[in-house]
Amino acid sequence: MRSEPVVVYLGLGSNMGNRQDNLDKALGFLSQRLRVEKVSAVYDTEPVGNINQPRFLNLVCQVYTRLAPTELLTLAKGIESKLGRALSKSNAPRPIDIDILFYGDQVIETPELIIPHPRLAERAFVLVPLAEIAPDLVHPLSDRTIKELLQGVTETQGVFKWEDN
Ligand code: PH2
Ligand code: MG
Ligand code: MG
Repeated sequence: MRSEPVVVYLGLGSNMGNRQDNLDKALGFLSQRLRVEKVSAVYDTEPVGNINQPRFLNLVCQVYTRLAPTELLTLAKGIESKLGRALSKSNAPRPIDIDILFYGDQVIETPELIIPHPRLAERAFVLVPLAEIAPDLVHPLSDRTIKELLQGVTETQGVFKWEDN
């Protein structure tokens, strides 16, 4: 536990079951343990990586927390398993995936946890919603803002605002 809250950005994704409901429940569980300050719109997105799986709903949120990075990771994993995520395959469809995108401006590299999230700069399903709530946030490794990183991503066609929420 730290004494001052840190600004953290989380990425949430669901491509199994009632996707909107899974996102809502995950935000509900998060709110019980930390302050959810901003939530982006929900986006319906094409799967990246393993393309033979259902489309995702994605959002990002800004939270304030005193939890240390590893405590936050434990919280995220606990919520994932409460919402029925099996531990096994990392690229299988999942009711909910909660990724720590940024933890203040800290750079962390341990076997369990890499922050900032190593693939966020290529991922339109992260950058599009993040640009909504934090366009001027600076990536501590590249020194680029989210707005700038998004300009560098050409493949944003698969990311649509989800109106049904
Ligand atoms: N998450 C992944 C892999 N691919 N694609 C989309 N559209 N959205 C995701 O959240 C996502 C993905 C690994 O966690
Ligand atoms: Mg992920
Ligand atoms: Mg994950």
